Amino acid sequence: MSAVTTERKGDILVITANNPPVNALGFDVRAGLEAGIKEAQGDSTVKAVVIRCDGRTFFAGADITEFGKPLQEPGLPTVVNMIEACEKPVIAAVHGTALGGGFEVALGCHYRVAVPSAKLGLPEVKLGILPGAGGTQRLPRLAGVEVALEMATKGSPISAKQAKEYGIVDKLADEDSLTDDAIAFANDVADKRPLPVTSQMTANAEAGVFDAFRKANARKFRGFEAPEEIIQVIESTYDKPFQEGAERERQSFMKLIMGTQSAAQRHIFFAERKASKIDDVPDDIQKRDIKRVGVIGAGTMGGGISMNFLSAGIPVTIVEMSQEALDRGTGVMRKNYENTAKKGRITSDQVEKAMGLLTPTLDFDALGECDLIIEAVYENMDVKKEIFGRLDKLAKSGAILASNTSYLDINEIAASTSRPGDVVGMHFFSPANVMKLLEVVRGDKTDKDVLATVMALAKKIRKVAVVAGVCHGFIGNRMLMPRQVEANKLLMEGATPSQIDKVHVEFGMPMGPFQMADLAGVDIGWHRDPNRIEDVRDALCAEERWGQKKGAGFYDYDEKRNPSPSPRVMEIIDEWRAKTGTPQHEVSDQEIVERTLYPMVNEGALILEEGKAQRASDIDVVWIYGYGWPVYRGGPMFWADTVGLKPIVDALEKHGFTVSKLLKDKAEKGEKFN
Ligand code: TC6
Repeated sequence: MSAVTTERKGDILVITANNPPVNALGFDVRAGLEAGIKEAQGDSTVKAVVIRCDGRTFFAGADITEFGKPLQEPGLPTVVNMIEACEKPVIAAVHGTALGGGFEVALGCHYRVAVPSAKLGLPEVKLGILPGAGGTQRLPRLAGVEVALEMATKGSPISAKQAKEYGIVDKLADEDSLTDDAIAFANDVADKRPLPVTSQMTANAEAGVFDAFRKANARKFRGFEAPEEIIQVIESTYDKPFQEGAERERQSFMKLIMGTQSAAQRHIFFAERKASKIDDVPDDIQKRDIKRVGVIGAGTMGGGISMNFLSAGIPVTIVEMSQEALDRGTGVMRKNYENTAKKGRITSDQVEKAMGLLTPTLDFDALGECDLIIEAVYENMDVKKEIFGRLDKLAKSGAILASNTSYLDINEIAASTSRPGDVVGMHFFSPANVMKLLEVVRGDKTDKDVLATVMALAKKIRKVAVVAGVCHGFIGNRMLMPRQVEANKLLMEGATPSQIDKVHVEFGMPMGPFQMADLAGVDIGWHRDPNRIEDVRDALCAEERWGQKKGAGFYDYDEKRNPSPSPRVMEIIDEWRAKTGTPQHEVSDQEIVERTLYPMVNEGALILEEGKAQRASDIDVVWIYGYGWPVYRGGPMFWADTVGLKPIVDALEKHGFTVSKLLKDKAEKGEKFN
């Protein structure tokens, strides 16, 4: 069946696209739209046109798989211009998501009718590009410069109702009768002239709006090329003739799409989707039914984990050892929900609904009715084994038994039960109700349907799940270790915490290794003996410099937790430099990159070599969603490709690292990871 068909409904020509799964605007669709408009133009009995889509959504954008390939005419700008130039009114009938090029098609139409559940947006910025089919020109004219700046630089879609308020949507249709409503609308406006042609409207901007917008969003846009390019395009063209603006838009589009940032962001778009696929587990495998989740531990992790399920409408039984801990934990959860409600992101009804699905209890046996039980107690193998032994006796048959451990051996935990096939790791990242990453740790004996169930559930609770094999620290934390070790060595050799952190922040990370240590707690994993001082960290801990929570760590903090370099920490570092006789040298920023970031690539290569990650792109997804690696660098493995594997291997060898065989082989053959 062809991607676009036409059908007459009285005086109206209905053009219908059908290009599953998301009606991306690939060549066939564009050509079909062009033919449809020509048909309407050439037939004097057609009074108006409706453009609609079959399936779950209106056009979700350009076909991203075509990017980077030679363009087959008609390009999208041509098609949108042609729609707008049609002498008969063209009405977009929008359901699902009208995104990117799909939204631009709608903007090219003379009118837009949408169902209330529809979403409209310009997510191109999330792919490192800008709307390239007139979006930067038509949206400011239709909805104003401020709305256009907000939508085009942030990429978040808006609801149809909001779009109606902005004047983007002309009419809200009934959820069940969009096509009929759009046809009725088309009949109503069939003879109305002049046609509302968006590109001919005028856009106005208040003085200073662009700079104020830049200033308000400076933090959010840090490091990204596309948002500033979008601001510049709108700023320099909103009051110019459409054609001039469209040309400027095209130049910027071409510049961005050829750039590394866009390649990185498109890589992550597909990597995220690929991550949910497990090579040896068929998509259609029968999954287990998860009606109730049990969580052991109501601390920060357990509470955060529970909130994910509650927010998705799945009841949770949460178990603690004491009433006090249970009350504290549930209190924190409620407070978190209430804070979100205060910010207007959820309603107070939703707070009550979520909390109403929670059953707090001290009775461990209550877990017997749960279909998935997640243990979130502190990191101690003996404690975990004891808990899984108990779960083995009381959990119902077929229940999935998961551990939230961030380092420990899932196989050993599984061996403490008589049902290792049901055991899996579910490693959430803190704060667990916010961070998008979930590492799903596959034990040697984990059943395939258990994995498939957990991956599907992850999507339901809006996490991005990546499968990791059993090894110390799995994918993410394992790669963090060489970074920390080298950062500590660099301190001893002459660098300062601020210099090392600055290099990481300038690279695009949310914080550097020492800022991270201060946030997480310098005392995590410390032996707690103030008299046993074997390195800088022990010395800091002995002085209760445990990080932000104590107002002092590698940095000093004021009451608002603003850091400043600490003279005392430099004294301690100097003491240890002298005590260990470490030779000093001037550490350059490049050396910090080579010694803290290249070893992460090396560790990633080892993880692949050992089969602990399925694919390099999964490692990239872990670092983007779990640790804030800058998405415009595409994750550590993609970044390594852009640096070149050969220079990385050379630098690692120069600094005395043992280089992974896989990394070396690839470098020698001139291959890439992605
Ligand atoms: C643009 O428009 C630029 C215009 C300038 C022109 C000059 N192309 O996400 P899902 C695939 S830029 C190709 O799992 P959902 C996806 O890979 C574009 N393929 O579904 C997946 O394939 P798989 C601006 C696409 O229901 C399948 O469809 N638009 C595209 O959770 C299902 O996807 C965007 O950035 C595409 N555009 O979410 C929107 N989109 O099954 C990007 C999806 O083989 N898309 N696929 O793995 C989305 O945000 C979401 O897909 C969604 C549906 C909200 C539309």
